[in-house]
Amino acid sequence: MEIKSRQLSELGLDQWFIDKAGELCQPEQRLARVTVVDRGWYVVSNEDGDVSARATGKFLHGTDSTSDMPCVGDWVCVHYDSEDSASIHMVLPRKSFLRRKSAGKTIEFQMIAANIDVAFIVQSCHYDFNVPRLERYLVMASEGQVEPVLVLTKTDLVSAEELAHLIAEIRHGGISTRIIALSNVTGAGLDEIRELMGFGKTYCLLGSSGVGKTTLINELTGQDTLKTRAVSDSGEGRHTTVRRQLIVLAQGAMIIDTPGMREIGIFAASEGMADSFDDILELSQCCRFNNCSHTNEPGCEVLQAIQDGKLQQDRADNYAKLKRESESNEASYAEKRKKSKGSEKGGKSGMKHR
Ligand SMILES: Nc1nc2c(ncn2[C@@H]2O[C@H](COP(=O)(O)OP(=O)(O)OP(=O)(O)O)[C@@H](O)[C@H]2O)c(=O)[nH]1
Ligand SMILES: [Mg+2]
Ligand SMILES: [Zn+2]
Repeated sequence: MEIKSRQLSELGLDQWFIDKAGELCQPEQRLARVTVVDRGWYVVSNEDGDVSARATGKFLHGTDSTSDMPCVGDWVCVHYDSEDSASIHMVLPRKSFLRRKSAGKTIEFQMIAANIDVAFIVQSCHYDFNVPRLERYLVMASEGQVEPVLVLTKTDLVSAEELAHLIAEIRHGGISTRIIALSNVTGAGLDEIRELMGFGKTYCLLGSSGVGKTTLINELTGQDTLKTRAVSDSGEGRHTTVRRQLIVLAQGAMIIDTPGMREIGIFAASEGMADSFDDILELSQCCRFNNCSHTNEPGCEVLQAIQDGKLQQDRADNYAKLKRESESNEASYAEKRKKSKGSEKGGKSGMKHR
């Protein structure tokens, strides 16, 4: 397989993926990056441009989880069926990812994006601001090996004092992640974002509907590349963006727009929890009981820290809540895997996850 890595480096290709492609792509296939995902169809891009693509039946048959499906940012082995269409035969392993638990009773991962260097976790200073939700996104990023940066938008709608207060609230909650205050209206903070973004690196926007993710991309591209829409008076967005899309910016960085999220389930996030709540985990090392739930046990260092005013009750509560959620998700996922393994014994029925 021929790889013109110089041009593909502009889409973020590096030696790690070149090696993987050498192992996993067939000679007649080529390496490309998934740049658009829109309900079952894709756009894949490489040094020759962008074409629409579908996953082959064989590939679909071989996947047993929705998270194995191609997602935006994936590197894939493709076959060009014609000048303007391609088929995806293989998804290369992911270096990093953003995923959440799908909404609904059954546990499925939903991949949001793959091979991301930095996640911009976007909240609006107006209406949307919510520290526990920030924490959830931080766990998600950490779990997927993605570096987080917080972006507070719509600073033009609040006073400088209000903004300082919101930032203090985040810091008070024990979050030390970099924060960029941004107004798409006045342009404040835009340069800080531009300067942060490096050549060949991939950034992903995460956050509720209506916080200004797409508007930010349009500011960065300097044109109305993507559609945005005014939010309702209640401040609630209406899901203007419906597809996940990777955009290459003039300075050579890439940014992925995603639809606003209603619910972000945390799943198998123990590792991510460790990063986001390292203060609590450190305290719990010293609890008298190994399996301390930090609710009523004697000799609990977490409760002691709350009493001493060293740890906020809110933060401890949120930690407990996320931990419970993560554990119950893991348990029901394990259960489900066990069941589906059992039914597979009777032969593969060609059932596909949707
Ligand atoms: N005042 C103010 N309005 C903004 C700012 N950024 C975006 N908006 C407005 O907020 C509305 C929603 O912006 P979008 O960019 O569509 O929001 P989004 O996060 O992409 O929303 P979804 O695509 O639904 O997830 C639009 O009317 C924007 O003009 C800002 O910094 N200040
Ligand atoms: Mg949008
Ligand atoms: Zn304890």
